[in-house]
Amino acid sequence: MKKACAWALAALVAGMALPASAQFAKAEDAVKYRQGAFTVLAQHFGRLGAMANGKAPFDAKAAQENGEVLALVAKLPWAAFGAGTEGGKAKPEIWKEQAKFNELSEKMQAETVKLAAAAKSGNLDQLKAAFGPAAASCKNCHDSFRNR
Ligand code: ASC
Repeated sequence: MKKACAWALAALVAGMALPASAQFAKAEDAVKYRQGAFTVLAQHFGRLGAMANGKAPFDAKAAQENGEVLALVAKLPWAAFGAGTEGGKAKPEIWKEQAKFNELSEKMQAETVKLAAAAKSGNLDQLKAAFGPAAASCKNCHDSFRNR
């Protein structure tokens, strides 16, 4: 523990970001964290999808709120894919093809920001237009990096 603290302090002093895995006491905690984040993400994404696909009535206020939560939560899972946190539905390829994984995660975050902006517009057509590309950005990453 003392050693870890000294190391963390040294890293902070050096102006480095701590490796994401250092934020979690155990790999299992990182797996739970990212699964929790994706669970929350899927709920809010699903609520927007229901409106975009006409399965739920369009509610501008709810759309805005879901978009805000979505864009925030979309930032969270990635720090929980640090070295040594293999497990859950994550394919080992995540740790072998990190540039590709990062690119797809950034694409997804960018699409959720666009979706949140569309959800805030109060315009259902904008929500519909932004939903498809956002869903595709989820799927693209799942196809390469998530076990079924
Ligand atoms: C969802 C959800 C996903 C994505 C994906 C989009 O609502 O839980 O994983 O959308 O199915 O293709």
